[in-house]
Amino acid sequence: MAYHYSTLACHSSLDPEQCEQNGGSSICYVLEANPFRNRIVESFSEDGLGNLSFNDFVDMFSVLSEMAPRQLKAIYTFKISDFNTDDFICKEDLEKTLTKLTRDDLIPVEINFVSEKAIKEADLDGDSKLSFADFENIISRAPDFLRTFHIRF
Ligand SMILES: [Ca+2]
Ligand SMILES: [Ca+2]
Repeated sequence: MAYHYSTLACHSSLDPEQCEQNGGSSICYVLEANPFRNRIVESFSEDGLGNLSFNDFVDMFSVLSEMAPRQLKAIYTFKISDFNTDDFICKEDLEKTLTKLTRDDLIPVEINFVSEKAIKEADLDGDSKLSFADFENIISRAPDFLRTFHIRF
């Protein structure tokens, strides 16, 4: 699956002045408070290992900014949730995502139940895992979903 990231990135303007004002410190703060910190950095690094080049960092900043287009945020939320990077969100991916999201507020049985239910409801093509199209289906039904990622979307 192609993310067409470069096409989308063209639509999100990264204002250099604003960048300077907010500085690296604000993005570091956002990341520090974020349970998905490692996944976010991994998702944006070209080598997938978390090593950010300058360009990766600029990409990350533009997606994390409040001005980023919804579609771009959705793509990266999908990518961040896809822990085993097979371009699908399976039940295990969702369980990991929920565990991080809820910061251990839910017991494993509850996580399991919620993941199963979410996949059942959003899985439009019935392959028991979520493609990006299925994932967008979740987001369109729950507009706050992106916000709950605490990525200050
Ligand atoms: Ca996956
Ligand atoms: Ca599916």
